[in-house]
Amino acid sequence: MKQKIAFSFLAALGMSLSVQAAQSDAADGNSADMWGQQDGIFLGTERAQWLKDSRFGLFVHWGLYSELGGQWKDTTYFGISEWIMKRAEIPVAEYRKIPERFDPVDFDAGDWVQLAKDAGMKHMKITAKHHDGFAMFKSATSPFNIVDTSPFGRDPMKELSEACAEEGIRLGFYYSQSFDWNEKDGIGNFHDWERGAPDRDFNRYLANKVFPQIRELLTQYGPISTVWFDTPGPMTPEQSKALVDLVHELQPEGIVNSRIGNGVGDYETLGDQDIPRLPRPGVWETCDTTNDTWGYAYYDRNFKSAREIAERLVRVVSRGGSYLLNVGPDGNGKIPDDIQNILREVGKWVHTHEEAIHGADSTPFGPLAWGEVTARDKTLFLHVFQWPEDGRLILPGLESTVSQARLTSGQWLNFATQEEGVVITVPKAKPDELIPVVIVELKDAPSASRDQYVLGGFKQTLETATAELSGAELKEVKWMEKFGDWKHVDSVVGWETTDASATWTFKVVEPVSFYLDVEYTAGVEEDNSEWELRINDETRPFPIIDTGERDTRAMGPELPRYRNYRIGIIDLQPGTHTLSISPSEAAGFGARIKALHLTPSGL
Ligand code: H79
Repeated sequence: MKQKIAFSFLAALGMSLSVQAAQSDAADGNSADMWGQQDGIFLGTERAQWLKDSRFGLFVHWGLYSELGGQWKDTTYFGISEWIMKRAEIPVAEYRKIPERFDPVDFDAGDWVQLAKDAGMKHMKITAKHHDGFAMFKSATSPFNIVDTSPFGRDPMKELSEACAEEGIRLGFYYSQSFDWNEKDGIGNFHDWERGAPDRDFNRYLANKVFPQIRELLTQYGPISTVWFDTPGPMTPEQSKALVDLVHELQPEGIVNSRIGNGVGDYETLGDQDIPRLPRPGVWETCDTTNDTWGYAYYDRNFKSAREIAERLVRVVSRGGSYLLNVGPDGNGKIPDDIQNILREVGKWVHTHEEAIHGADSTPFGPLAWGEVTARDKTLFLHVFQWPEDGRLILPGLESTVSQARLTSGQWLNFATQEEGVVITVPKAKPDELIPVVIVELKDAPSASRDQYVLGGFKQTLETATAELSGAELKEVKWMEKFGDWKHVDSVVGWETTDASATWTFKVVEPVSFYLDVEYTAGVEEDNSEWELRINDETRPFPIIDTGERDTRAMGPELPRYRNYRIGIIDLQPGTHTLSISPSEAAGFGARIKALHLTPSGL
């Protein structure tokens, strides 16, 4: 809503104000406006439906910033490396010299495409132009492109388009349509660190660079599946629509993501690294990093493990989305070995479970204790993140009838319908695969209760997304760890009165005993405030303790510090339960609650 008002207001007042809007968006960081997100759901156009059959894709950030690798003049800049021109405030004249030493001789389009295939991916999207304005393709529109300025002299987009066509991988281009730090009429530089430019004419920038380059990209490289726009900034609804129309005109099957802005586009890209907790309708995608940057940074080897990547992929698919996972090749055109090995490990698992990923549907269940479910026709795939030590895998709330169950190895499993649900007997030893999968065939279409079940023996979380709130609200708390490295945590905030509460309702199928922790962040003002936990009719007070969060910080507006406070053991009998927390005094109203965690107490 905020965005719609802002845009009609700015459209009436003209471009100079909208430029200010873009800059103030940038100042408050990761706002929904930044991503061009809208309230409501993107159902996805007809031409975007293929993304559902292509649930895992490779994102590649590669450009001049890869040559710098997070370092400029002996200073290391921690954070997202593709922003180094802004971060180090590199003058345009100096930045334009980088191509002279950009000679990525290790680049091999065939190797990259093979890696995507080995990883079990079906599409690839690569930065044709990022915010720095440098075209990674031969462009007649702007001489600031790889072919005309670097000793390399080759067109990597051309080579990739050929390799993708050969291997049946859909190719898409990332194109930053509003930031351009090398153009006087682009957003983000000439009125920032490179001063003294005349008035900006954003329309002229679109007309002279963006539209012609999109035309080049969509007419010279064969079929292009996607144009992935980013950070719409001052784009007006008319401008966004005109770009979408151009893409559809030149590539009738090509799709545009929602970051074109103003609620147009064919499908939705969520905020960077945002995985929703519950199934989400429409055609959407989560873009994620393999480490803490998109572009290559020489120091960043904080790669997610194969297991973590596979789990994140499964989470996205179980909620109905596609997972776009980024790698940052270095200035020589090489994808770091660590991440190649990790991706190939993930790929072994994906290739074994193609049916459970590509073209699979979201889970019919509510939050499950041991993992996530994906579905396809009459088959359920149980992705078991926590293997049950007692050999009993409970499928609570299933309304369909099971006809058979088996492991990936083909081993048949016994199952029985009991009071607690369908109980599948699995070997006590965890099968040797990245994420064990139990395949369940049903006699009818999948149908299950969306209720949350708490099962004994597993670590479980009661998330804010599933809480009922009264006198408090759900908010996405965001902050930057390193520059541009956003973290976001859904939290219950804005506690209004001592009657305010967050309540979780869930079912228990056999007696259970857990340690209960509350995960939260609070400052000195909330320190030692009294809160209350209600377990059905029993009440227990507990204190909220200052976690050391800070309101201001050089790097962004604040630094929340989430931690766990262990309230203690709770014992629950079979039945429906409510757990509720509530501030007992006004001093606690500023605390932000992320979740309740249940850990088997092992009594
Ligand atoms: O391409 C990757 C990022 O470079 C791009 N999107 C992903 C896929 C992106 N562009 N902008 N943002 C992400 C939002 C970034 C905001 C910030 Fe900043 C950049 C925070 C710190 C640096 C802008 C400048 C806002 C505050 C200062």
